[in-house]
Amino acid sequence: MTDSKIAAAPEQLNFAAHLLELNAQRSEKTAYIDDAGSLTYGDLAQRVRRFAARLAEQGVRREERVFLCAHDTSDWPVAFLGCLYAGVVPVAVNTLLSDRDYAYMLDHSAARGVIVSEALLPTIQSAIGMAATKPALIIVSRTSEDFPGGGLRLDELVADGSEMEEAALTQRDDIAFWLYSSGSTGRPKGTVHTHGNLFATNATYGEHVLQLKEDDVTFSAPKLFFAYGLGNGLTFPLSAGATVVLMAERPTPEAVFKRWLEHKPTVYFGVPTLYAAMLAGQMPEKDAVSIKTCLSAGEALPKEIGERFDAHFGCPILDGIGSTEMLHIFLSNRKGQLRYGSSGKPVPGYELQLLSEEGNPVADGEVGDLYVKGDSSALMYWANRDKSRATFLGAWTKTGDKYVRDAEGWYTYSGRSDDMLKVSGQYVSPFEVESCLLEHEAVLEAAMIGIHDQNGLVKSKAFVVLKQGIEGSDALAVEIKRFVKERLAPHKYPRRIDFIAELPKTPTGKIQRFKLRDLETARG
Ligand code: 3UK
Repeated sequence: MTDSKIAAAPEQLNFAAHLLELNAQRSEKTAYIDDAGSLTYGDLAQRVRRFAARLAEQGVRREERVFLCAHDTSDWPVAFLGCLYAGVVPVAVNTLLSDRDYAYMLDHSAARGVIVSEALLPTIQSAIGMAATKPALIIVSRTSEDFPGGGLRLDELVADGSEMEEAALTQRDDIAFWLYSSGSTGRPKGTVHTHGNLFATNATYGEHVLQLKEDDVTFSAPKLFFAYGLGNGLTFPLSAGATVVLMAERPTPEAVFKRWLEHKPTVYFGVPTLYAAMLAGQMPEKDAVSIKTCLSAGEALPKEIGERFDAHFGCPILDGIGSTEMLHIFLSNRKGQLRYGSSGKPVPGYELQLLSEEGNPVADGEVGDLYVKGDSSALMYWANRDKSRATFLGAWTKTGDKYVRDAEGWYTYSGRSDDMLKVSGQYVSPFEVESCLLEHEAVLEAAMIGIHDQNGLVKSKAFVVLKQGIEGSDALAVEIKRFVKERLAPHKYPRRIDFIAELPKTPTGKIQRFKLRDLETARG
């Protein structure tokens, strides 16, 4: 890193041990508040060291992978940091996926063990049934009293017993953990991150944009298994000695406002779709809450939403773009340097480039492909050389996003370069949804695009050609949506379905999605 204001990670770094050391004098302070109670920094340190010791006793060795599929409770950071402390590599996954998705990831990561919430255990058992990899160790989190068994209980493992005194002697560039990221085609990609990458997100975005203080209370709607949620609910608050509110349930406006009123967070992390829903819901009065800073990422925040929210709460929403590959936000608005409708300016510590398709820098005001350089970039996609080489280009990482920069250096988002959609801040691959639509007995062909709703947010819409003799109807559209919801993660189903006689295609038979988009624009 060239920027002298940015702290460099020490060469020898175990990020879990680093966080425990930073907070060694805060043992009485609350680190986590979840739906069941709270955990002090002292408890957290003890449980992390015990969890690390139990992993070692169970024969899980350094660099082996352990699947982490769990709801947001304080068990999640205990498990995640316990793995890092022992040099074991947690593979943190989205809790909403199907058994088929997990079976692929278990095999792809060759997971040695699984840490899973009790409610998700049946899905994981079904996945293990399908997979060739049979993890030897199953640890169940937040187990009910009448839990019939089927694995070790995380609460019992960390309740007492010896602690691992010395953390694994990892280097800054050692592999720390993986996150899976979706692509427009093909399987999810195992994005490999290091101990130093966690440190780098805090040294850049954490210290220069977020600037948390010890007395801050953070609350993130996106869960810990997302790169965004991991920074929000672990890396940044634990680096500052702050307190984190965790919530296991689905983030609805009601659930979010309930936490705002109950636990009085000062910093809130959301995604645009949820801000829009919050504005449309029962908003508490400004004086009833303690929110001072709001952050947004995952998809572009429409100008109007930021302005209306700011007007009500007197609190800015700082929009910034990050990615699973860069681990957190690298281009962002800041307090006192905020323009709604823009993604802001480069976060200190990151360099950006906008290039034409030929690879030349584009002039201000012109659209280019965004590339980013910084110390938090992933090492690779595990066992996927082609996609790794196409994304991690030496020091530069290709974001897959189109941007325009103006003469004053403000960046404005202008869409993805591939066909991927971002709906509610989460990736949706049109290809995956279309393949699922084709499995429905009434469907002959299908194409999915993104459309803008009245708030300027992207929603998915599918154009469906029915088989001969089948009539389109509202009931059939509802039935097809249900069909997709049952098979894919719930955020992936098309929000709208239109039946049409045929899809626009090139002479070689490729679907022309841009013509469908034009059709939508023409209709208004
Ligand atoms: C899009 C945005 C416009 C963009 C993420 C904060 O979203 C995160 O990671 P993902 O891997 O997706 C990355 C892609 O999402 N995007 C994200 N933020 C914005 N587009 N404005 C934004 N503010 O296409 C990007 O390439 O799911 C967000 C921190 C960590 C993250 N991983």
